[in-house]
Amino acid sequence: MYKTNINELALFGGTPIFNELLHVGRPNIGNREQLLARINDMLDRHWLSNNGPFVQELEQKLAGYLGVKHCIAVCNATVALEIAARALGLQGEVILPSFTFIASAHALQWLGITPVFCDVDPLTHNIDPMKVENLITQHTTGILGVHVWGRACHIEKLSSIAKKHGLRLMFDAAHAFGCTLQGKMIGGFGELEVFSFHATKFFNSFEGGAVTTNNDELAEKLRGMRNFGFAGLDNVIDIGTNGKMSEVSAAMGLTSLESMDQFIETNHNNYLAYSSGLDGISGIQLIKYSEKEKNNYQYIVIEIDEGVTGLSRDLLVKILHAENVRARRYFYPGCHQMEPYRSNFPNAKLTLPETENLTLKVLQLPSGTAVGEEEISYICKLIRFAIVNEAEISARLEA
Ligand code: T4K
Repeated sequence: MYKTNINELALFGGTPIFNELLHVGRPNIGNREQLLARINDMLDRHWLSNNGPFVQELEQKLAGYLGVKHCIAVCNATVALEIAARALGLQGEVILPSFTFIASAHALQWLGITPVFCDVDPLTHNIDPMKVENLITQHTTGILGVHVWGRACHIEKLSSIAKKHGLRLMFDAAHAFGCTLQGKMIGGFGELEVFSFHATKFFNSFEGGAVTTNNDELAEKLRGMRNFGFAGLDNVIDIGTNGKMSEVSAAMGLTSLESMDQFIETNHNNYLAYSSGLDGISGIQLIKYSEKEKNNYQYIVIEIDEGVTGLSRDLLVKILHAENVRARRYFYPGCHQMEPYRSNFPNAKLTLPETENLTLKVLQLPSGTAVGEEEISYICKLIRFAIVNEAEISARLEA
């Protein structure tokens, strides 16, 4: 139902446009029969984890798809980041953006490494290489770039800074599966890259992830660390953890891989539908993905310029949520505003003006296979309606 006056908004007691919640991260499910057949095979084999045949098949297929020498499947990207940081020998301080999911910072802090937050480029939302060098101290051992929304970091500049200062360089590619930079698949940059295959990612293995690298020695280390440090029966050669991917997750990963093109096509069509639905609304900008690259289009990200719309991002969220549109505010309020970083670095925000600004104006809208053109059209019309009627809505809220 389209809204014709503000009394019809669910915020003010009207009927929500959608009967069911529309999520940003509703999982894509591939071919159910294939998945169930795989699960049956797995049960018949009585092999459920520990480098089983599905995990090995997934690793091989992913390495081929990404064009990397090694792919190490893991239980989730957070543990993968921890294993990766340890395998690279990171310690002391590591520079990363604050505009990322908390897992990027926590993985470091969990290892006793101090995350040093760098501001982002407001255009790309990625770590600003121009601001990295100022943060390097005698304790810095590495840089952790994050390909936010699947758009690659400025890899060339980060690589040359890392080289110049003798730092290790790794990437959190949790958002960037299936994306390219200058035609080359993300997965082969830096010394290693980490993917997430969490349920909410367009390509999922329920929970899961992978570390990719072209370095043989590093790959061997990562494989060992994923499995308690074992290097053969009864032989532990290093500290390790349990980062193994289970067979049921790998079965889902293999099934997702078979439908991946279709998922990306749906995401792309949704992106185009949002693009035309939001076209011409001043103060609302949909972030752009380069047509020259491969993108997964998994995140529909808008920036709301309150100075132009009059409507704050947070009031828009309230209006959308009331209509059952579960828009998200990733990455509000920024890692530096969450504990323990908020207490550890009370002045961090002074050095992160672009991050602070972005966390207040960025919003993600529902997409994926659970959303289609019709829903998107309603969402865009609702956003337009909220902006046009902002003064009346605000007055009513203040009354
Ligand atoms: N690095 C970066 C840059 C990341 O973005 C992430 C994760 C990581 C590292 C770590 O990766 P993992 O260790 O998770 O592999 C979600 C995801 O849980 C998280 O994986 C993701 N990034 C982050 C951006 O989003 P939450 O706390 O917002 O999740 P949650 O439970 O609120 O779910 C999001 C939406 O999806 C909800 O509206 C409900 C819906 N949903 C969720 C699940 C799990 C479903 O409809 N079905 C489901 O099964 O973090």
